Amino acid sequence: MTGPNTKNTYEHVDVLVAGAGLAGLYILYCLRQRGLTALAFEAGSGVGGTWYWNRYPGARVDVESTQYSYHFSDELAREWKWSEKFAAQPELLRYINHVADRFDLRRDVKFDTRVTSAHFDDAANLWTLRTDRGDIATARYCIMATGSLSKPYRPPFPGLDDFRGDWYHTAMWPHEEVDFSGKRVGIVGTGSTGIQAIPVVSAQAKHLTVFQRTPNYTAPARNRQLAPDEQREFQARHALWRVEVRHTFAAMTGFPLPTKFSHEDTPEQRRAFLEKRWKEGGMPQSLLASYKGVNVDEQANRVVADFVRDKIHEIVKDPKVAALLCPPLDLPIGSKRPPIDTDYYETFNRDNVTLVDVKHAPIERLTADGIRTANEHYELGAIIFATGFDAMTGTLLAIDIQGPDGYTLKNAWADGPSTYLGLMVAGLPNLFMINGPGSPSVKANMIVALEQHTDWIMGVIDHLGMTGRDRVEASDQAQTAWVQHTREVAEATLMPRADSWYVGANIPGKKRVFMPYFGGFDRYAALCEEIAADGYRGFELSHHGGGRSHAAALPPGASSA
Ligand code: N01
Repeated sequence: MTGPNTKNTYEHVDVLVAGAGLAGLYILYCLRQRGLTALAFEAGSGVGGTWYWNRYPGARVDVESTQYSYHFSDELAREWKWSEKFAAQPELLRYINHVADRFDLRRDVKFDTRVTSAHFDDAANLWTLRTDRGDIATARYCIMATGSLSKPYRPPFPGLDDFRGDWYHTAMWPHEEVDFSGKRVGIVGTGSTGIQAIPVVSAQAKHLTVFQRTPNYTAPARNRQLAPDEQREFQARHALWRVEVRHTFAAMTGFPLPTKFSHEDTPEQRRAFLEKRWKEGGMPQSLLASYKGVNVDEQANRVVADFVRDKIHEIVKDPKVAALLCPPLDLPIGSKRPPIDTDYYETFNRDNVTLVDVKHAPIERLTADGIRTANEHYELGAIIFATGFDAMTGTLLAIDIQGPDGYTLKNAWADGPSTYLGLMVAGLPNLFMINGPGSPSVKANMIVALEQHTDWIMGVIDHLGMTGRDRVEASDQAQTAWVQHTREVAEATLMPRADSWYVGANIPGKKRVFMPYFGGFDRYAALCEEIAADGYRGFELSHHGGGRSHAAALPPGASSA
């Protein structure tokens, strides 16, 4: 193999991987176990993906750390000790680096290198990847482990170049510490990211102005140090847990499932019950799982949403600010990705925090010294954009992906993403996605989901090898049926109602499609297994032969590895 980061290299491996985040590393591990050669290209200078890029103040995971861990290795689970219930970004990144070192995975990764195109050579039956550093690599199979939330979005407010202060996007945070002491800081966005950053930045900045477009529901995380006996218990149960978790809706365990409808309780009982859940902390595992039907029934949803609105009024002292923080009645709780927080609503009681409504008076432009909205100018020395991502499809569509006969991913997704099981796209053979649209992905514990996807992909690659075949492709019919099923499942819930990134509403012009599969991780994983056992129903498996297509792929002057 060629050395790292040399220009114009050519390599041929069994499997090419885009991304060395949590998914890319597990894929490399699995391929190594099989004796297959692999090469991953990673845009960052280190491993970690999401946790490499998102270094903003307050960044931490909102799935319990013990569950937001790899599960493929009992030894790894025994070795690693999480310090907090919800680990912060530096600890998560240390963990991912530990995994990369522990399993010697870095040697198959080329860092600081972004994949720009992936073209399939039909005759050679090979994918060719090209990168922004001039690399060319070919392989029979290609796996896109590019992340669901990896293309940051910053609204194109005019005047950014005029702004004389510093500005940041939370997903492209500097590696060195940013000191906001003594500064007037503005933050745009109150999604999960803004909600984590706002309390931390407000504690440091001279003044923090929060520009809020849509108020969000959030619940206390109740983060805390993990006790040694909790660690030990999880480690002792790890092997069992790994199996249990595959039979759960969100690939998480350890929280009680709802047993009754809210109308079965009196108002006093409801209040006491929801109060108990609020004290315990958490949102998907707590408030949203308090009563049956919260995700599907307006009335059931309203009970929980009203409870949070009451809490906001109870916590926030200024009634006008509290009213502004209350999500509108037509926004179901849970229909935007539910955040959890540490002292979010309490932060608005601080003297140095101002909440600005940019729904009714939108941001018009940045100026030399701040932000101008439709009715006021706010003087700022620094601006933080916590404005999210072009989720689930943005990163993939930024790569020029081309299958046989010039058929591109852009063609395939012109009317929104279509996939079979979120794993493959019809017309693009031997190209797999991890946590693609149409899979549980962001509606599940992402690590369990990426392990399940990777295991399934390894299964089909093994199967092809064992049966003397070398090509797999999703059929059009299976894809159409899956897309329809995914849509029907979502439409039976309140999920598509919100203008969320789940439906692409945050990106101007993006086709509105509810992208994740919301039928449950358990049901999805069982279906994937059943499809495999049924001879990969809905996939076409064939033999094409072909070779390395070495000469064809090699550009003038490029050197072979
Ligand atoms: O992004 P978002 P995020 N003018 O899209 C606002 C994951 N995550 O980075 O709601 C003014 O949710 C926008 O307003 P509105 C998690 O899956 C995980 O916060 O569209 N405001 C919204 O308030 C999460 O869901 C973790 O009206 C504008 C905000 O920007 C996902 O990442 C932690 C605007 C964007 O919110 C994305 O979260 C953090 C404009 N022109 C994130 N444009 C953990 O697991 C946008 N906004 C810990």
